[in-house]
Amino acid sequence: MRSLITFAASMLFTASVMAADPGVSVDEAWLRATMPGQDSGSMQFSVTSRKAAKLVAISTPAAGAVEIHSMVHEDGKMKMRAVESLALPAGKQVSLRSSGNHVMLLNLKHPLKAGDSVPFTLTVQYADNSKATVEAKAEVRPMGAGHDMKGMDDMKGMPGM
Ligand SMILES: [Cu+2]
Repeated sequence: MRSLITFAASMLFTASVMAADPGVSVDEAWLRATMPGQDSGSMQFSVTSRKAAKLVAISTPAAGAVEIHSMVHEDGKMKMRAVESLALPAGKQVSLRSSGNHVMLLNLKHPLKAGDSVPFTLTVQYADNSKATVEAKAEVRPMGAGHDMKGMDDMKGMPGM
C-alpha cells in the first residue's frame, strides 16, 4: 500500500511539472533546402507568447550558431544586424521572415534536404527574468519553393508595391 501511495505522489509531481506551460506557441516554421557548399540558411516562423516576454536565444543541433537579425536602414542601404533579443508583446504574433526580422542558421553541420524536419529550441525570458524553453520543429522545403502566401500579403502592404 505504501508503495502505491508513493507512486501516486510521484505521478502528481510529474503532472505538475508538465503543467508548467510556458504559454509560447510556434507556428509555420520552415527553412529552405541548401545548395552544396552553403553553410548558412534562414529559418522562418511565427511565435506568440501569452505573457509579455523576450526571445533571447534559439538553438538547433543542425547549426553551430543561430542569430536573430533585424534589418536596419544605413547609408541608403538595408543591412542586417544581429540583435540580442526580440520583444514578444503579450498575445501578439511576431513573425520572423526573410523580409524583416529573421533568424539565421550559421555553420550548418549538414545540408538541409527537402522533407527533413529540423528541431529547434527557443529560450524566452519574462519580465520577472525567469526563463522558459520551447521545443519546435521546422520543415525543410525545396530550394525553388516560392514565397509563402503570408509573405506575399506583407509585400502588398509595402509602399511602392
Ligand atoms: Cu540575416
